[in-house]
Amino acid sequence: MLRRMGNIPVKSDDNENVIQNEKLKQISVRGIAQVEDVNEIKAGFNRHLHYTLIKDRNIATAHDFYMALANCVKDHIVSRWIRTQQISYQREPKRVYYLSMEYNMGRFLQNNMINIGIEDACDEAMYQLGLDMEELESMEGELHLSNGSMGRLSACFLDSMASLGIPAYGYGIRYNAGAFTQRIIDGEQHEDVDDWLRLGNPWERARPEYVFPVHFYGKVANSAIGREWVDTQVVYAVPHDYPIPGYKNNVVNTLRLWSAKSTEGFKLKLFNNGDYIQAIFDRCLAENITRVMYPTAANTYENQEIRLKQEYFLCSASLQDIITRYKSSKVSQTDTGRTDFTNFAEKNIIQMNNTYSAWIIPELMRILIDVEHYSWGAAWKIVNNSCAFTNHNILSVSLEKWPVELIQKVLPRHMEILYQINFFHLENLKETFCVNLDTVYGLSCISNECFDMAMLGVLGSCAVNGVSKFHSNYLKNFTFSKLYELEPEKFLNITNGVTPRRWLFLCNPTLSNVISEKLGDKWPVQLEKLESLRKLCRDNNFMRAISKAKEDNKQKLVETIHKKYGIEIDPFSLFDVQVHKIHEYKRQWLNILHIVTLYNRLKYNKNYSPKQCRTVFIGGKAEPGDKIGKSIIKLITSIAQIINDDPVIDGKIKVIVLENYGVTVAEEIIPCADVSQHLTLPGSEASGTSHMKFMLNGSIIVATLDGAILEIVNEVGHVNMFIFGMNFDEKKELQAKGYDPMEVYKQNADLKQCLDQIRSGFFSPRNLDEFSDLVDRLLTKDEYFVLADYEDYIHTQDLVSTTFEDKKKWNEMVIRNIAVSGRFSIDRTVREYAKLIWNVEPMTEALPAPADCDKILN
Ligand code: 21N
Repeated sequence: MLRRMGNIPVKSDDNENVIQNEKLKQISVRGIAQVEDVNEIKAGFNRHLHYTLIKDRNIATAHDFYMALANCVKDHIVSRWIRTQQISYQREPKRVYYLSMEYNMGRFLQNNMINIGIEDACDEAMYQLGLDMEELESMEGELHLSNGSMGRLSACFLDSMASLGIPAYGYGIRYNAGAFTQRIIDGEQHEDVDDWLRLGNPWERARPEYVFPVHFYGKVANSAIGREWVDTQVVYAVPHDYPIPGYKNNVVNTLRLWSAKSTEGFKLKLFNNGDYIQAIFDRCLAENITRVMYPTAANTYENQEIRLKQEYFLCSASLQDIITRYKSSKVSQTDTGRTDFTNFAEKNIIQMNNTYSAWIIPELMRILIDVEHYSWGAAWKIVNNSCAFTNHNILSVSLEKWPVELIQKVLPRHMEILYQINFFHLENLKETFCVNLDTVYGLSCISNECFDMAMLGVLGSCAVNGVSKFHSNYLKNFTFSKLYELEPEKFLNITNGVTPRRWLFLCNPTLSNVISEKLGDKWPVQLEKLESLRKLCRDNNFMRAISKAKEDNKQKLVETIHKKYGIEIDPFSLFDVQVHKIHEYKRQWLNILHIVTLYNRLKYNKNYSPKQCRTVFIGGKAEPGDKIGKSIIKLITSIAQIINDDPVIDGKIKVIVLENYGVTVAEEIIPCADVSQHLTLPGSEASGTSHMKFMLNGSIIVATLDGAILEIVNEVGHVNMFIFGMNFDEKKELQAKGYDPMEVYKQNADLKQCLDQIRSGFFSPRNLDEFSDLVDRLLTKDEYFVLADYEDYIHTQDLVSTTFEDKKKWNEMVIRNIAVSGRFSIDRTVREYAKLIWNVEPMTEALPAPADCDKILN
């Protein structure tokens, strides 16, 4: 579609139009394109098409046009990027280093145009060139180097740190193969490798001139001054930099992803012995370190050794980079030429996500002791004050325990340091609590010949936080209860958030315009402003505008779905959405049972008349190794097919399975949802972040009392959501009492009917037994208590249907939800990290735009 933002004609800034321009500026957040700006974009675009891509308009593909525009946008980022680094070099502020094994950035083009304030000019320029902006944008692949929502949170963090003007760097790994691309063929998930680097990446700048060596294997020897790690194998870490522009503040931070490259001297000995072929093979092997991202199944790594090397690779390379930067700062310099590390923690804070980057702790110890010759005590103090640890999981998947033997082999010097950390930790326990070693048993970092990385993370950090109040309390009371007793002051909570730039402004221009009309254009960086919409929650005009925006979005999606899947849907039906990983713990089962229950009512109950048509959207990937997740996908698609094609149903229920769920699909679906579902059993979801995106886009949440939902309830109130099911205590009670899913099944006729149908092949006529194992699993085990919550869930979904018919009430609920979502802006989250952990100040004013290069200023 040709996009011309807000259908606003281009105005030049002559006198006549100034007043009109001012008026228009107020009604459109996206501003008005100025003729000069548009011309400059066109010129830049043409220049890149010609000189960079070496194409003319006759042979250029849509991808070439995308590349030309992306390069042109990048040109407008460059001087801001350089300037940000210069300022940081001069001022030497405390820097935040955000380490994550996963990033899910999505596409960059539109986000970057918006954040540097040239989206309107680019839109207009492409329009004038007769190019379809949405088509160009769709040519960009996603940077999707993540398994789950932690990677998306990391991306939101980067956007926020830049938008708040915090001097921050993101560090990660540049996997050649990140998340797989999901295709659903005959109802089954197929995984394709996402070869995201194949066509080149206009946002990335490789910096092979700044490589760092990363060491593995070898042995530890005694040198004249201490311990020395020798005879190692070396792999280079090559940095690849991505600009992270803040929202209209001229700040551009950096995301630096490391890629493995063999060293020239790799296996030199073999080479000299004449085994040339073997030497080349070994070089290739070395580069395998960053070849592929491991899926989540943490304890079952097929090849644990490479995963361990990936983690250390990230930590070692990033730390060398951090130290190099520190060494170039004035505070680190001494008269003797020796680096002074005593100010290190005042100038650097390293935020570790999950245990994967806890290798920072022994690595910094090693450098301080073996290379910089600090004492153990002095080194430990520096490490302790410069590291902080965030845990992202309630379930134990993220709490890694590495076999001592493996660490010994890959990182022998680090194993020594880990033993020593554990020794001092146990000594400290004995001293503080006057107990003997038997009592402290269970508090050792080492058990069953494995080293507990979570313990290390807690011991070596100045702060440990969970990602929602509920989760942080859980960490104190269960996961880390003993360590909490030791150092209670270390533990704190910082609830997650989402970036309003991508998750409202970018993905939902219709709603954004309605909001800007009321609040002006600052809300994307001051989301607490939404609060004042509460007073409009019964204002008829505002209600109408809000529901019109939703309708328009739904209408557009109807067209997209038709084009993509060939399915007709009713834009006036209730859009009911569940999107996230397909996994037993997310309880897609409940959603399935609801769909089948509705189906049975329509099909077999003559007296039933539904309140409205309902379109259920389900999207998500199952882990490649998750057989259960995959059969859940098969079940959903099988049910969808039968229901969508059943003439008796006649479109009253439609089930749409969204393929390849990720940031881009989320941007399409979230603005269209009337309700969204978050069904985990309390005690399973650390925080969850998608509900925050949904409420921000005016959909109502159907959810259990898990993760950050408890805080959402606190803000918006039970009556403006659809909460159902057991709470955490009730679950515990039922667990203690003994739960028998079979009993529930026998006692609920509707539930029994659904499960019998699925079990006996009603939805799988070509293979009647297809789902019998899946149903039996539920009837005999039901680990996540699905059946126990069925009745309340169905009841709640009925309430959703009734409420949806009362448009006034519904719209009031929608507005109340939008109004409180300010608290769930990632900017609130990052400000809390800045204050409680990092001790850094967000910038209060935007940097001046660098005048030398950029003509387009805002
Ligand atoms: C999520 F195999 N945690 S994605 C929470 F090493 N953990 O579930 C969610 F590669 N990943 O509630 C919360 O909102 C979100 O974090 C943000 O805080 C995630 C675990 C994981 C384990 C192993 C691996 C990779 C990831 C592996």
